[in-house]
Amino acid sequence: EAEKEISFFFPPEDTLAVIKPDTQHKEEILEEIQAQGFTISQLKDTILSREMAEEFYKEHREKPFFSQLVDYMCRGPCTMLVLTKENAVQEWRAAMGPTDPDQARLTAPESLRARFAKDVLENAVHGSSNTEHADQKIKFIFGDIGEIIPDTASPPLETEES
Ligand code: IDP
Repeated sequence: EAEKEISFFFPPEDTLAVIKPDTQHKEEILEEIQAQGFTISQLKDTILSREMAEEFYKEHREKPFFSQLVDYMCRGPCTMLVLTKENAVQEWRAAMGPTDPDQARLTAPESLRARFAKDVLENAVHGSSNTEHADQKIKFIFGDIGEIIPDTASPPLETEES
């Protein structure tokens, strides 16, 4: 019995979520984040510089919409969030819904993009697509603080002297 319970335990995971500029729905999005059981581990409002927006979306620099995307992302304050939950990366992607709100309204009508996105560019929210990107973008936005916390509760390491 005990073994069965342990096999269902997964450690919490972090993802980077962004409430993009110009959404009139920040409060409703924050409510939905809480209703879905994400822990908001970090939060800050930031206006990205062009350079930061270009770096943030560097994976898309060859896309035809890249300059529009950068314009949009630095037009006003973004709310940057680290969301923590079991399987947070995938769960936040599901909460957002598909990139294009027309598709979101068909396939995921309860999703944030179905409810709040204006169009495929101004689609209200961002979420990391995998855990590697999540770690990288969290560091980029929030820095390394909190990454290495010495565990003072651990027994001291045995050394040559001891
Ligand atoms: P995702 O945000 O759902 O992961 P990506 O394909 O990674 O979607 O695209 C990043 C962002 O670029 C989107 O969230 C959206 O703002 C913008 N974008 C994606 N596809 C298009 C498009 O076809 N036209 C204009 N903007 C787009």
